[in-house]
Amino acid sequence: MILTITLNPAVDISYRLNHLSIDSVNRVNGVTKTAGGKGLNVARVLHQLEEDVAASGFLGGSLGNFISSQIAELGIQDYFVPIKGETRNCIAVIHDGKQTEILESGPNIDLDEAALFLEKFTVYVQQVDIVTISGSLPKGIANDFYEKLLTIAAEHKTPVLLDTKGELLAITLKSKTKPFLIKPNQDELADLVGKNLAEEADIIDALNTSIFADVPWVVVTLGAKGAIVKNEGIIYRVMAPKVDATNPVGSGDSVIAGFAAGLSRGLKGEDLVKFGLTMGVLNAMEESTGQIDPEKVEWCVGEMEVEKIAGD
Ligand code: TA6
Repeated sequence: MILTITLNPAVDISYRLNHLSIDSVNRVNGVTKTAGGKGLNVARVLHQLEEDVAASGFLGGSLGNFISSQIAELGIQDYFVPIKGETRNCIAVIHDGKQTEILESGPNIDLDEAALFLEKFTVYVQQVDIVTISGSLPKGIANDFYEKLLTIAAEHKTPVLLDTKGELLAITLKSKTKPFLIKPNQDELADLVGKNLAEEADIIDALNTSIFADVPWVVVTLGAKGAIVKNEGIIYRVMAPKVDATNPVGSGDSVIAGFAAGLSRGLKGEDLVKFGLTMGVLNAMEESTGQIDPEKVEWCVGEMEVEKIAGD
């Protein structure tokens, strides 16, 4: 079983607009509301890939109830910890092929709720094979919380795929226990190493810095251009097929789902790279956030081009 962690889930509202102008009235052309936050997108794609999946984090209030009911409808196991605060909304405005995200910061978590989560996580981690941890932290949760989760998971030899960014990622990567996989995009990688990464060679240099020395997999996503992936000293360049991208929101989350599902199926090396990144392409082709068409998986895996560009 795969456990997805979303400490700061959200009802993801996606507004599709024909025209967008600031300082004016904008009418919505199409709207979807889904149980979201990065880890819930991961859980939904894992479920579509027919993986056994449980989802955990904090949920509260009426938006929390909406998310719980969606999780139940999907048949995903609900391991969420109830909180007194109200789960947030996150809005994505899709216009002219571009997306603008407006993200609330989320509820406040008190000390008892945080302690209860750690207690439950210690139990859950013993029942699962892989853990994914995604997204930002809600208020009240300290920046070393992911480090705590990594330490507990390591005690039970459970690999953790971590998808977060900025200071939180930088701090977590300094901990003694490393994640099994991280997935920064080009800007997030630039933030981590403190340099502008204009060329492919800059990305490769960044991947060879000591920050990533003990992280087995680093997947640098480059949007429609594909990805550069480092695994145990080997660096791969990945070219994705050209597709009509309808909604790229949640593509990164879908990549995490792809790698988690690939690992649970025993995929390795180039096969894992192709399978993992396929889910990001397939998500971009769907209207809804964190959604793929499982019928297209075989086709897309076959279209992915992977080349070793450094290492043995
Ligand atoms: O990746 C897109 C997305 O997953 C949205 O679904 C939205 O909920 C948001 O990310 C949350 O990101 P955050 O980093 O605040 O946890």
